[in-house]
Amino acid sequence: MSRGLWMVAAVVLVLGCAAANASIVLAGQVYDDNAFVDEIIAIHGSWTNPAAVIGPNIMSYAQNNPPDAEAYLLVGFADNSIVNGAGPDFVLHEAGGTLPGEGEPAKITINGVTNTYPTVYSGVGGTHRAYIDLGDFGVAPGGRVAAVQLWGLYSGLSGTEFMAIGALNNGEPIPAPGAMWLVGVGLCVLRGSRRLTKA
Ligand SMILES: [Ca+2]
Ligand SMILES: [Ca+2]
Ligand SMILES: [Ca+2]
Repeated sequence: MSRGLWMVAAVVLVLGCAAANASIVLAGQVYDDNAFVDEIIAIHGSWTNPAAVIGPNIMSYAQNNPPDAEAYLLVGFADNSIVNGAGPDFVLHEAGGTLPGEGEPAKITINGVTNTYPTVYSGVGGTHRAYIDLGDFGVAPGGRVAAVQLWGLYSGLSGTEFMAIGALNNGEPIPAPGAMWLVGVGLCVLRGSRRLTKA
């Protein structure tokens, strides 16, 4: 097998396979460093700083503005998934004051099921949070989820301030069609080049 073919096969396989790794602490909660939202799949309504919900950042937040009960963000996990394991499966971090009761509730839809959770003061900075179980959304034990819909629900003066979402039961990614294609190409390149080596 030529060196060039090995390089192509290796790069394609690395792109198609995710690695789990070190850990990150966010407001006292420990996560795998890939546990967080990777992308915004869809935006409905007007949002301030929607990309703030991506990654382990709790210094900024995504917020529906002006408030609209029909507005939502559909966020996705690309290098991981959330698994329905024991207990709560992910944490939603919301900006609030530094006192209990100053956080907004979070309205979430997964697999067509909608639930609303109060957020509780984390004890760190102005951050509140909710610990959420995929079982609440009808996900079977061991089932994986790669997308979460966040509603611009508001109470009083402002909308929910979505800072970050991290998987506690962090799973392997659910391959997107594009990723499946890359893995397929990688395997084909390997198989083809093996055949060439034999000939
Ligand atoms: Ca991720
Ligand atoms: Ca669970
Ligand atoms: Ca808030």
